[in-house]
Amino acid sequence: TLPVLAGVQPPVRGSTYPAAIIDGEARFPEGAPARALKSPLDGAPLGSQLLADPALAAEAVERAQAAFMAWRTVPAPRRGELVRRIGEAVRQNKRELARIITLEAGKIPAEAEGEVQEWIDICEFAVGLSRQLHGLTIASERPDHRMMEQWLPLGPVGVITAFNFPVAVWAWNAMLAFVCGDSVIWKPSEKTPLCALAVQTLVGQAIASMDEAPAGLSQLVVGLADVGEAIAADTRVPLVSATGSVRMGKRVAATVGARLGRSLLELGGNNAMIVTPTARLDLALRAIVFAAAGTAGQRCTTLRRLIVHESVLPELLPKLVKAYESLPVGDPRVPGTLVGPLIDAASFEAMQLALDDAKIQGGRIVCGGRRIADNVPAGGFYVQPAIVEVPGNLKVVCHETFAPILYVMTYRELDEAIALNNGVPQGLSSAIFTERMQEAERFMAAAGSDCGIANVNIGTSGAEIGGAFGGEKETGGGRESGSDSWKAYMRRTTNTINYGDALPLAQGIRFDV
Ligand code: UN1
Repeated sequence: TLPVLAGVQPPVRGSTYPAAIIDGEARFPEGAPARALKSPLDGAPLGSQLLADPALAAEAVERAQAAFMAWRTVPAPRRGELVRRIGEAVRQNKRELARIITLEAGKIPAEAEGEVQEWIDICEFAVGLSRQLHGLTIASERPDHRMMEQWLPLGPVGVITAFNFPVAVWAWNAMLAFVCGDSVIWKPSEKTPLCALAVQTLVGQAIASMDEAPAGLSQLVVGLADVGEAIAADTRVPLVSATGSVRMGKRVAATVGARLGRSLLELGGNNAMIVTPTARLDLALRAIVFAAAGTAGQRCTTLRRLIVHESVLPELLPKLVKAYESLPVGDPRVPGTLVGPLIDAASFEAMQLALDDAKIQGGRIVCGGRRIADNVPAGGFYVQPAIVEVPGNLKVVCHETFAPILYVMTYRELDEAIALNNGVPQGLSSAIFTERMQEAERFMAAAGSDCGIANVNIGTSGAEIGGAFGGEKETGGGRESGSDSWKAYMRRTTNTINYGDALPLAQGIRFDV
């Protein structure tokens, strides 16, 4: 079982973790199937996780709906006060939360703490936002009339998250939802339930500390696809925000769409960086290694394709290989480690399969790709990050393999590089390294990168929470986190008010009775 973590010990019975936390109460349904939890660090058993069924998910939705009815009338700045308290508790427990992320998702401590920091950041953003949920006042065409719009709470929000950001992605959604007056039903990845249980415990304490906050504001249901499907199908859930694979997103979108609900999707990425002849290679090199090999290639923003000007490749590639060969891959608990393990055996097999396919389709493995046996815990899947030279967007390159494989290709003209950047089904993140303003601007303009994120002289990953996060095409089109993403969590009403003594009709229509 988990080490005791100050303030965030998740509920547990013996070594069994609950299938849900509903209205703040841990639920251990009798006869529920269980899943054995293993740490990706070393395969060590972490206990047994009970799995919820669709009926338990429906109960969570019902309780979330009841909580919403009360929460929606609490003034938004008071809702912000709850999020302020949550943020304070997260600050106090940052290390402990990061340790659970390392244990369960395999992140190195610096990145695990960075993930918790994203939660703290979005808390602060949301607290400020709680006094800025404003609409417009619009000029009316009618005399003595005023037209305005308001943003009002939407309802219970379903949040489905992935293993690779077991805390931050839920936090982006939940912190905004809470200030917007919504309740949340969270279905975390079944691979990282302990993070979710710890987080939910901490949030439950903040909720309990505030009279106006109903216990049912934050519901947690741990389960498999049938639980996600139940939430997606539930008409009481006006918005389902889902992060994960394109396959999962298509299912969620179809189910939610069939009942004309709203979905907010943040799915696969296939992120590229263009390295131009004027690029500062010292900066580019560091950006590439962090973005491509960091988090063992398991971010949706991970750099997967490097599009290098043909004149630059002879200098860049050897430097990159050298950096890759000296990368400290291993147990994240060992100081100095920069790359931890893959999440599980299936992930390792998918990586091997992609490397085999790349070779068959005409790629050349430049370095890496093998499982590491020495100086790492035997039960973990530690791999040497791989670089593969390819002639272009091969079939395998068009597919997102959630592992550290960097495909490298060359270009001659910028238009060709932009076409390669855009020539995959996904559209999340992208970057260009150049000292030429014209190239940078072209990359960001209408005929440039088609992604939701287009960076200049930084990598594809590691976005700040202040911007809207998400992408186009198969990435799903949703925007989460900063900017005006909050609008997705509210309903807009348009109000026209007549303060005159007549009843003029719009469009000049006469209808005298
Ligand atoms: C994800 O991988 O699902 O931009 C989210 C980044 C992080 C979030 C990644 N801020 O890499």
